[in-house]
Amino acid sequence: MDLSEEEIKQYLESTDFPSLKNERILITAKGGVPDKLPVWVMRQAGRYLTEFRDFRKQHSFFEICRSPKLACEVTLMPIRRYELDAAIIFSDILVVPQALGLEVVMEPEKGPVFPKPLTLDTLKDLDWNNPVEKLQYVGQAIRLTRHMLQGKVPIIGFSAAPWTLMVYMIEGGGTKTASKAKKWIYSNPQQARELFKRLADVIVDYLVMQVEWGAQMLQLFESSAEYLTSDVYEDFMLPLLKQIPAGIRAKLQTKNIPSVPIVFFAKGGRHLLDLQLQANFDVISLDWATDPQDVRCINKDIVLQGNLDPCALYADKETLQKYTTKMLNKFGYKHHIVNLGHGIYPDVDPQAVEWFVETVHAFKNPYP
Ligand code: 1CP
Repeated sequence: MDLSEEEIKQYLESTDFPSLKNERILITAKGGVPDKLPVWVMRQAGRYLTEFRDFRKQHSFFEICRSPKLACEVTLMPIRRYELDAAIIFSDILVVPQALGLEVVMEPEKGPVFPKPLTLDTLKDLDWNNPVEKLQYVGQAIRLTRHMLQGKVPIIGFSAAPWTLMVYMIEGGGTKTASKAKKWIYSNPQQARELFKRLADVIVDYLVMQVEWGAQMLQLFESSAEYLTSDVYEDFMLPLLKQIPAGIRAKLQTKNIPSVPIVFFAKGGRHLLDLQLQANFDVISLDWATDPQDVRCINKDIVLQGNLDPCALYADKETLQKYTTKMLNKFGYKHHIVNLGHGIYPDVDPQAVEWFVETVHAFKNPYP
């Protein structure tokens, strides 16, 4: 992509977006029936792509995130390779803690690490002074990418949910138990509640900002759902979880911006299905351990996303097709956005994604 600084500036100022040629995912998210099932892949612009690994040799992770031009280039990588039905902006959930003043470094192999994780003593040092202003680069990347997609597919914006952000901030990186973050909830509930509330407010403004710049769908990641009991989740998170989609929709309305579908993905959230459904998201994304019937028996009309086991992409073509088709049949075509049940692994053969997408698009509506 050869764009001059002047051209980028012009694109960033323009909301005259190319018209959308593939609306499958938006039609499905709004409850309609598309011509073919829409499919995208969590972490589709990631390390399993050779072109991404080459790109990362020249640019650091957060350098890519902060440059609309670089983030756009990476976002388009999987779109150039595959017939995916959506792009997701290249960024990370941890740009939000960065905007609150916490340092995050991306360590090769290990992933994100906070050199100084949040403690009760440093809680007061978080910088709540307009963090969304510091994240405008994400919005700019979305706008530039929406122009560069030329209407091929919609662009998805995202954030993590409050609990998942808190886990990373307190644990300082990935965790097996989240016990430090859970300790706050049980032993310092007031501080935990206060932090959740402030994070939820930032998340609403952050996601509204992404739509203002051009995001056509949003996904809220609750990647650490497995660690909380349903009682604690209901007590601490449910009110906020309701507030997030409601807050986004209300703010968009006051700004006269049409609403966009909002997806909620709780990894390890099978024990929280009732609560997830109460929060009034447009789409509930299921991890690979959750059966669509478990949700459909509570709400038969909810739009679902998911949920092939990401490890199925290690299989040969025939086996992958078999498991993909089994999964598609379980969802039953109606109200289904196809995805993996979690992010794609870095050592997957890129060829497998092509087989997965082909199989989904070849799947015929059994109830036309
Ligand atoms: O293509 C896409 O899907 C868009 C880009 C994207 C998204 C949506 C990245 C790029 N990260 C994310 C979200 C994200 N980041 C989540 C939520 C989804 C999930 O549950 O997986 C989480 C938990 C993170 C945190 C994170 N960032 C991890 C996991 C660490 C752990 O042990 O829990 C890792 C490894 C990263 C780094 C990262 N983010 C994205 C990429 C491509 C990478 C690889 C880093 C590299 O290039 O070195």
